Amino acid sequence: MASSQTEQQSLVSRLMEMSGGSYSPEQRRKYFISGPQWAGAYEGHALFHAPTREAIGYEDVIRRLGEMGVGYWTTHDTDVIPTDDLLTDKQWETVAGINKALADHDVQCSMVTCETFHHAVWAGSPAAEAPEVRDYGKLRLRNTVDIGHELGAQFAVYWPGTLGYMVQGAIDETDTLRWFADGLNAACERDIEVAAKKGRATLKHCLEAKPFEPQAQIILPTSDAMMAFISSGVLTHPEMVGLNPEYLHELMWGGAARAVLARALLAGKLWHFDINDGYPLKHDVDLGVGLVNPLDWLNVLVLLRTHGYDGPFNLDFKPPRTTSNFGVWEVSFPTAVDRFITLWEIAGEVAEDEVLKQAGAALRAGGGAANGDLAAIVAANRELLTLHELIAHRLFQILIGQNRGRKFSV
Ligand code: 3MF
Ligand code: MG
Ligand code: MG
Repeated sequence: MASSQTEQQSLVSRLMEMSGGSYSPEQRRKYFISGPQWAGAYEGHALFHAPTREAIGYEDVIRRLGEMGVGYWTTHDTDVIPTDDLLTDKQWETVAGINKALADHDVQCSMVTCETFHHAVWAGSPAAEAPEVRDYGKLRLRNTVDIGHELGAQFAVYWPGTLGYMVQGAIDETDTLRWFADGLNAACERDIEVAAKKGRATLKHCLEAKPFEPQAQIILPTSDAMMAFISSGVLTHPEMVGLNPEYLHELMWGGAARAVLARALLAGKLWHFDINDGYPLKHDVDLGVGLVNPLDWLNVLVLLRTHGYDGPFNLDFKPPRTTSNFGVWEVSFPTAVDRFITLWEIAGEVAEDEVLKQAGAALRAGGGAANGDLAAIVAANRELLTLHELIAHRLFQILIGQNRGRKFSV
């Protein structure tokens, strides 16, 4: 017999309850986890997909986040303000409404971002040849900084979206890069003014790369390309500009997310982090963190814990189209948050694990004096290097709880 929607919802809730392992809102609030407006309100639409969910506004997203214990919220300007209302008095009415919703639900806005990819005006990229497009882009970027300060944000993120092309030869990439820098410079300069006026710190401006989509060729496709851009001399305030790597965006080009993050850490530019999951060399599926690559995720978090990363973990995922509006808040968000927390805590166990400590120390000590003799150096380290594989096995054991005595009968 067909079940009613209410019965289906209680089945989902009952099975969630049976799954256990969830944290309380108070526990979740201890982490710097942010929930994007665009993730909570995502209706399941895409190029080949009609929406499967109802639209919801910022009031509901902020309320839901606050109730579940996600203490931070992030947004594009156009997620909450229609493009035509931007740069008019109407936008400030919305901003006041957002501030009220944030205060009502004890949520803070940690990051704002300017949409420079969806609207027709960006068809030729936010750094298009036409000066009027670029001037409009600067207005929008500066306005996003204003909105960010008004909402109390600490970060501004820039995913340049259409900064690239479908067909080659029409644009000069060096012009595009300079023009893109002009936009960022305008945002940083505005930030310095507004921060001084409001007695606030300037924002941290974080660049986010994606290797493909929505253009055939992307001019700044990876976090490493973004870092080269930051230090290329075209930014007036390179010290104000860092990175927002997205885990999946680096996996998409076949990169090792952990190595990408390590390079950003070395440069002091790892400021913000979009967390999600997916597959190498596929499109941007934005699955919930840890659903595909939990062991890789554990390793990523070990690196971040080791190096004291204290920036936000932004849940930039898309609840699947097969999940209902009810399911987004009953299943998608709480399970993503709780997998992240669990992986973070397991990463803490990794740091304390005696097997890993001893193996790491032995490898770092090396096999001992070999008087510069090549064959002797090789021989001195031969047995030690087996520890690499043992370490990987131990990480797997810790991931599944065998370090805590979890046993399987055979
Ligand atoms: C696209 C993204 C974006 C950025 C966002 C922040 C819609 O693949 O990841 O999310 O994270 O624009 O600037
Ligand atoms: Mg992202
Ligand atoms: Mg993505």
